[in-house]
Amino acid sequence: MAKRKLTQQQKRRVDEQFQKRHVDKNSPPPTVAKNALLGEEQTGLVITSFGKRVLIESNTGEHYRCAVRQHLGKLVAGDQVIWQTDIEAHTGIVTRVLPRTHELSRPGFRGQTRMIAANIDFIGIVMPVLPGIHPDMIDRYLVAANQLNIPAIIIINKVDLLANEDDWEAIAALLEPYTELGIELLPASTISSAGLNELRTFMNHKNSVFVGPSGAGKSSLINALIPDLHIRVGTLSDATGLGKHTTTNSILYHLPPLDDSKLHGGNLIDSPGIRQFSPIACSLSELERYYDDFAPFLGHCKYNNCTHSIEPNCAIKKAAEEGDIALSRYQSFQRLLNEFKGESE
Ligand SMILES: Nc1nc2c(ncn2[C@@H]2O[C@H](COP(=O)(O)OP(=O)(O)OP(=O)(O)O)[C@@H](O)[C@H]2O)c(=O)[nH]1
Ligand SMILES: [Mg+2]
Ligand SMILES: [Zn+2]
Repeated sequence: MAKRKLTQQQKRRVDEQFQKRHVDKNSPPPTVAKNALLGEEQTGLVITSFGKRVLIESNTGEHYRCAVRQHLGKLVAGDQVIWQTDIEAHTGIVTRVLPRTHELSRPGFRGQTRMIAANIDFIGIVMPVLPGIHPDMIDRYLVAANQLNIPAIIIINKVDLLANEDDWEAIAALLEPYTELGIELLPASTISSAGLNELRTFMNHKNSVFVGPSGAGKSSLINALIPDLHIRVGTLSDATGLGKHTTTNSILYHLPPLDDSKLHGGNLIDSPGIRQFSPIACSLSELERYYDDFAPFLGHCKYNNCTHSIEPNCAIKKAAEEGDIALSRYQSFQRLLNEFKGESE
């Protein structure tokens, strides 16, 4: 088949079609016949992946549905791969995954790992003002960002729903521990467009991922950031105001350039909302280092393997009691520590 370069808009349409078809478990996987005529090996970018089916973007910007060689592990949006086209069928086969720089993942069932995004260098934690912001979840994503040693910002979405300045003050007070840590807080709204320009600047030329609870507005924000994009967004439950898990697997989109250049302005991965995020389990000494606000107090406890819970003369607990460490941060640390302990038993 003759190679054809798709326009941005056509590419988006392919993405939409792909989302509709590809995330449907019942759709037939792309097949590559044993005697298929394969093109030369080339590098490609995983746009989305569902089990052993992936959508690959070639270096010239065309999209191909591909099968994945059996021995390869699970692929995820953002992966760089080596693949070959099945010349006659306009499908392809992925033969190798290139080493990942950063992979955001979480524990899955039976000791497996669930991949969220690969090769990212920026995390946008999206939290909606309604039904509410969960500092515990923010802390978990910040631990993951620290594990990967990449920056994160907190996007407070749906600020159009705030009735007045006092509502924002209450949220700002809740989020004070993060501003003190120097983490950027960005009020945003897809209705009023608040924060969108700042977001564009933050993410320019980066490989970002949006994470957060279902219904936070991750897909809506991406629709607002990228013209002509129509990702499916969900309705909210009348009873709880929570989302209904509309996005079911991670999908990579290209951001438009901020200047006149023909290159795109970075990649942004939309991820499925989850009820509770857990970082990959780590040791006590690692976890306490991922809580940046604990740093001035570490090393001052009576015992050097102090878990900062029941031990006497604990500097971290004292700091939490005296308000030098936010109680919510101290508590989320304890919850994570217990969770990790439970996993290793
Ligand atoms: N008022 C208001 N509603 C918004 C805003 N952004 C998104 N919504 C609504 O929030 C609901 C959920 O939005 P989605 O974009 O599907 O949320 P999501 O985070 O992608 O959810 P999942 O895909 O389930 O993880 C939709 O009904 C949106 O219209 C906003 O800024 N203000
Ligand atoms: Mg979504
Ligand atoms: Zn201690």
